[in-house]
Amino acid sequence: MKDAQPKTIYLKDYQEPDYWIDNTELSFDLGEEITVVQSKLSLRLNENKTHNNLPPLVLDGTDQVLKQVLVDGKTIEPGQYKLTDETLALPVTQKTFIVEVTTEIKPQENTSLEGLYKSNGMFCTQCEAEGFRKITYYLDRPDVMAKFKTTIIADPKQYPVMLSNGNDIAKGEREDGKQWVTWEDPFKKPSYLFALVAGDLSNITDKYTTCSGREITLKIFTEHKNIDKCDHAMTSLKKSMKWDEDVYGREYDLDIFMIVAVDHFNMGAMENKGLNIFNSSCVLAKPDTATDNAYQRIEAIVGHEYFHNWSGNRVTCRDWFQLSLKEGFTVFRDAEFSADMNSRPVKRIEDANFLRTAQFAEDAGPTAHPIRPDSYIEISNFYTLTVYEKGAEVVRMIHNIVGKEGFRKGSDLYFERHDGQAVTTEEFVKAMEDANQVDLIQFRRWYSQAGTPVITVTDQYDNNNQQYQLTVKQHCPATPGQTDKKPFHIPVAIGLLDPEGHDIALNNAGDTTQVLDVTEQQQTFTFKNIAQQPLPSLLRGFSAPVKVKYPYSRDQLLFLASHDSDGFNRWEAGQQLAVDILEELAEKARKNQSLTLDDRLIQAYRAVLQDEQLDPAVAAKMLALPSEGYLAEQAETIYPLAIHQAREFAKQQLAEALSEDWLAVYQRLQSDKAYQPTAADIAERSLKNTCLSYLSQLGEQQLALLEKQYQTATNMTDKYAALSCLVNAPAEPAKPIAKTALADFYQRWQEDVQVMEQWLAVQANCSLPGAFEHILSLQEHEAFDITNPNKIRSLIGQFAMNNAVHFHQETGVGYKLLADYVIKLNIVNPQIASRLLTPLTRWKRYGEPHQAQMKAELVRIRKQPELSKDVYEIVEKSLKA
Ligand code: B3K
Ligand code: ZN
Repeated sequence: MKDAQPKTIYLKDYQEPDYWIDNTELSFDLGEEITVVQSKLSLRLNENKTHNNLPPLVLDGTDQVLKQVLVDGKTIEPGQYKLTDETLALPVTQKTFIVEVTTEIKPQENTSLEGLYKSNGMFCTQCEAEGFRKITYYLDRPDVMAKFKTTIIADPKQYPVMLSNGNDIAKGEREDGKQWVTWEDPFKKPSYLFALVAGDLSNITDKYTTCSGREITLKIFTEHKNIDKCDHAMTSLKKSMKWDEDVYGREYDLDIFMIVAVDHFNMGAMENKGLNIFNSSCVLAKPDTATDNAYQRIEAIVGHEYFHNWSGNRVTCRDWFQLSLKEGFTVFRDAEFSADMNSRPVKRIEDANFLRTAQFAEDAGPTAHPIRPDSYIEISNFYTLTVYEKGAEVVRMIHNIVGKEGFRKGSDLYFERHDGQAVTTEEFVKAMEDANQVDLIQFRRWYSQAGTPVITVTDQYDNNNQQYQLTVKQHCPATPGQTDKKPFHIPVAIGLLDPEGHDIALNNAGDTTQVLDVTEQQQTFTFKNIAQQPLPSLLRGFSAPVKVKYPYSRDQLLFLASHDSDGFNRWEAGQQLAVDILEELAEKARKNQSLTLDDRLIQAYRAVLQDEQLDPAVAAKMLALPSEGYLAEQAETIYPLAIHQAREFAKQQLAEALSEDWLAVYQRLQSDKAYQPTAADIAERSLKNTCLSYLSQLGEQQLALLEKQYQTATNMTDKYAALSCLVNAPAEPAKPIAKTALADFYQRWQEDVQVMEQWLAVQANCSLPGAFEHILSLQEHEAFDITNPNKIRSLIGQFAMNNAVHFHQETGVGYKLLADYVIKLNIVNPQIASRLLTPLTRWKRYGEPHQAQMKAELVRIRKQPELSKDVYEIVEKSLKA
C-alpha cells in the first residue's frame, strides 16, 4: 500500500482553515508531453481562530512536479519549504500575502480520471472531491472559497475550444502560435467546482430567458460526430431552469451555462460552476441509438447537475462529511422534477424499489454509515447510495412533515441565510425548523444513526366500541461501530380499507390518509368510529426509508393489490405477494422439491393485464417480478441460485398461464407513431415490452414475434428490448437468431460508443448456460476497454450486479473474475476499482460455498502490494465486520 498507515479522518476533528484564499489566478499551458500550471493565490489569515504565531501555510498537492514557489514575489528555496507526497508547507510572515506556484503535470498519463486528464484527445477535469490537488498545490477543501480567473493556452489546431468557469473575458495569440483565453468566474467557489476543457468540439446553442428577464446562453459541447445527439439534453436543461424557478424560486446567475460530454468519466456528471462536465452516456441521445431509460436518465441528470447551482454551488458543504447536504437535497429535487415531468407514481415506485434493493443492502453490510458519516479514509468511497438516495429520503420526510409550502419557506430561508457560504446539514435542518416552527430534534437522528429501521405493526379491532388500534414497534439493527440505536422519528402514512376496499375517513375532515408520527420504541394509535374490521394500508407512498412487518395473508395482499387507493401501495401489495410466493419457491428449489406456482399470483397479474383503465406505466411495474437482487435483500441467508431458479420458474408459469393476455396487450400496443420520449409513449412501450419479455419465454411459438420486432423497430427502445428478449430466450431455436441479431447490432453500431455499452451490457446480463464463457471472451473484444469506466460497468459491473446465476456459480470463477478486475483497476483507476468491489463486500450474507469463496477473493485483494486508499478502506472494512 502507498501509505503504510492510511489515516482516518474524523468529523469531530473538523477545524476551520488557518488561511483563506480570496482570489485564485490560474494559467494552464497545455502540452502533449508536459502541461505547465501556474497559480497565484491571495491568502489571508483566518482571524476567527486564535494564533500565537503565524502558522505555516500547508497546501494540498500530489502527482505533480514542483518547479517554483514565490511568496510576495520572492523565490522560496527548497530548504525553506517542506514538501511531502501530499503537502507543500510554506513559511508565513504576513497576515495577507501572495503565493505563486509553478508545477508540471502529465494529464495524458492520468488514468485515474481525477484532476486534469485526457479523454479521446480532449483535456478535461474532475475535481470533486479532492482532484484539484492533482492539478496544483492548494487549500483543497470545500470551506475555502475563492474567486477564480483562469487562462488556458494551447495549440489552436488541436484545441480550438478552451473552456473554464464563468465568462470569457479576453483572448489572444502568442508569438509561438498558441492561443490563449481567459475566463473569470464572479462567484466565490471551492476548488472542487473548478473545471477546464480543451479540445476540438462542436456545440449546439440555445437561449433561455429567466423569470427576471435575463437572457442566458446555453451551450452543449461534444465531439463533432455526436452533434446530432444533444437536443434532448438541451430540452431537459431548459425544463430544469424553468422548474427551479417555478418550484424553488431559483434563477440562474451567470450569463452562460455550458455542458460538455466526455467518454471517460468516473460518474454520471459534475456540477462545476457554469461548466458541467457529463459522462457522454448521460447526455447524448437520439431515437435510433438511445432507449427510453437513457432519455429519462439524461433528463434527471441534467436536472440534478443544474439544480446543484443552488443546492451545492451557491450554498456548499463545509466539509465532506456534509456531502448529503448537497447530494441528498439535490437528489430529492431531481426526483421531484422527474415526477413532475413524467409519471409521479412510477418515479416513486422506481426510487423506492432501488433504495430497498441497493441502499438497504448497503445498510446491512460492512460499509454501513449514516447519511452524515463520522469518519472516512477515502472520501471517494462515500459517494454512496446512503448519502445520495437515503439522504434524499430524509429530505423527503422533512418535506412531508412540514408540507409543500412549509418546505418552500424552509428552502427560501436556507438559501437566503447561507448564500455564498459553506455549511453543514445542521444549518439545513435549522432553516426548516425556523421557517416552520417545528421541532426536528429527534428527527436529526436520521443524520447520525446508520441502518434501516424495521417497524413491526400489530392491530386490534374492538367491535363493541367501534375502535381500531395499531401498535407500532421500531427497531434498528446494529451497524459497524453503532450497536445501540435510539428511536427515530418516523412519519408513517397509513390508510384503512373497509371490506369493500374503500378508504375509511380517518377524521371529520374526511382525510383517508393520515401520517402517524412514530417517535417511541413502541406506540399505539387509536382510530374511533370504525364500523367494521379494517385492513391497514401501511407506509403509503413509502413515507419513510424503513422496512414494515405486518402479518398480511396472501389473500389480503391480493385484495390490497386491486383496491388500495394509494398507487404506490397497490404496487407494493403485489410485490409483497410475489416475494412471499417466490421465497417459498426458492426454499423448495434449494431442497430440490417440485415447484408449483400459487394461483393467486396469476390472478393478480391477470387482473392487471385486463384492466384497460390502469396507467400503462404503473401496469408495467405491477407486472414485473421482484428482482433477484431484491429477493436476496429480503433473505436471512442468501442462496442466489435457488432464488434464480424460483424466479425463472414463476416467470415461465406466468408466461404460459396468461399467454393470450400477454399477446392481446402486446398487440393492442403496437404503434407506428414517430418516436417521442413523452411519458405517455414511454409508458406504452414499457408495457408492450414487458409483455414481449413474457412471450419470449414461450418457446418456439413466439420467436417470430421477437425477430420481427428486432428487425422492424424504428427506435432503440423497441430494438433493444427485442434484442434482450432474444438473447435471454431459453428455447434452443432462439440461439442462432440471437447470435445473428447480436452480430447485426454490432455491425450497425460499432462506431457508436453509447450503443456499444448497451451491446456489452445485454450480453453481460445473460443468465443462460454458456453465457459466462461468452462474457470472458468479450474481454478481448475491441468494443471493450479497461481504461473506460463505462465499458467496465457495462461488462464487468453488470455481470457482478445483475447476473447472479453466473457471478455466484459454485466453482467461484465469477468472484475470481471480479477480483482480477479490482486488482487491475486498483492501479489504473482506484475509484472504479473500489466501486466494483461492492458485490464481494456482502459475503457474510451468503450461504456456503459462496461465503467462503467470496471472502477468499477479498483476502487475495487485501494481500496485493500498493493497495490504493480507496480499495484498502473497503476491503479492510469488509474483512473486519
Ligand atoms: N457531485 C458529483 C459527484 C462527484 C463524485 C466524485 N467522486 C456529481 C453529482 O452528484 O452531481
Ligand atoms: Zn449531485
